[in-house]
Amino acid sequence: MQVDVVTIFPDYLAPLDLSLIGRARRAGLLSVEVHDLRRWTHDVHRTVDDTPYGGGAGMVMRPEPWGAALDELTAAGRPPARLVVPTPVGERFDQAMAQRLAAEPRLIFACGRYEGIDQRVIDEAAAALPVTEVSLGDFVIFGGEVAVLAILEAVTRLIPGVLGNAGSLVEESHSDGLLEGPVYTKPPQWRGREVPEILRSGDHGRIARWRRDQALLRTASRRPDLIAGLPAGKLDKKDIALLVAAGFQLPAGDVAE
Ligand code: JET
Repeated sequence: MQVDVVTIFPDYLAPLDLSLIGRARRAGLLSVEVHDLRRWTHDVHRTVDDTPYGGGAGMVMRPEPWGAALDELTAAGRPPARLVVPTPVGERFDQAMAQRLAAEPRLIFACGRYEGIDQRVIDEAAAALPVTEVSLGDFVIFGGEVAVLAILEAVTRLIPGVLGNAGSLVEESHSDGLLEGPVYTKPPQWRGREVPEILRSGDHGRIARWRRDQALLRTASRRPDLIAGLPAGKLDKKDIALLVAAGFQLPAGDVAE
C-alpha cells in the first residue's frame, strides 16, 4: 500500500519510522511519503490559513495550497487513491473501516488544523476521487496528524505479511464483535494477586469457555451497545445463560439455537 500524508507539521509523523510501521515500510509492505503543505504555497510567509467568512473565532485553511497539493499527488501514473480526512465531523472510525482502508492500493491523508479546511477543497476532491472524512470519536484535537498515526496503526496491522500467523488469530478473536477479556503473564502470584487458576490448568476447552465468558461479561458491562449490535446468531444458549445469570438484560432475538 502507498500512503501520502499532507500536513503543516511533517515532524509529527516521525513515529512512522518506528516499531512495526517502520518495519512494514522497510519490508516493502508499505510505502509512506510525508509532504509539507507549505511546499504548495507561493507567498513569502508561506501562508496556509485565513480568517473565516461569516466571522467567528480561529482561522480556516486556505483552499489554494490544498488544491495544488492534491492535483500533484493525484496526477496520472500512480495507483488510484482514496482521500482520507480526519475530522470530528467524519464517519466514525472502527475495525470495519480499517479493513476497508487496508484493501485500498493508495491512501492520501489530509491533515487539517485550526478550525478546518475550506469546504471547497473537500467538494472539489470528491469530484475526482473517493473521499472519506473520518472521526476517531467525539472529541477535538489540534489537528489530523495524531489521528493519521492511529488510523495507520489500525490499517497497517491488517496488511498481509505485517503480522505473523499468531497475529491473524488475535485479529480473528477480535472480529467476533466482543471486547477481549483480561490477560495475564508470569509470575503466577504478584503482590498477593493470583493469575486465575483455570488459565494455569492446561484444560484448553475450559480455558476457551472461560475466555468467552470473560469477553461476554466485560462487553455487556462496559459496551452494552456492542452486545445490542451483534448480528443474530452470534450468542448461543450458553452465552445467553451466562449473561442472564449475571443480571444483564438482553435485546430480544439475539438467541441462536
Ligand atoms: C478529530 C478526528 O480533531 C480531530 O481531527 C483533527 C482536526 C482538528 C481541527 C480541524 C480539522 O479539520 C479537518 C477538516 O476536514 C474537512 O476540515 C481536523 C476528532 N475526532 N476525530
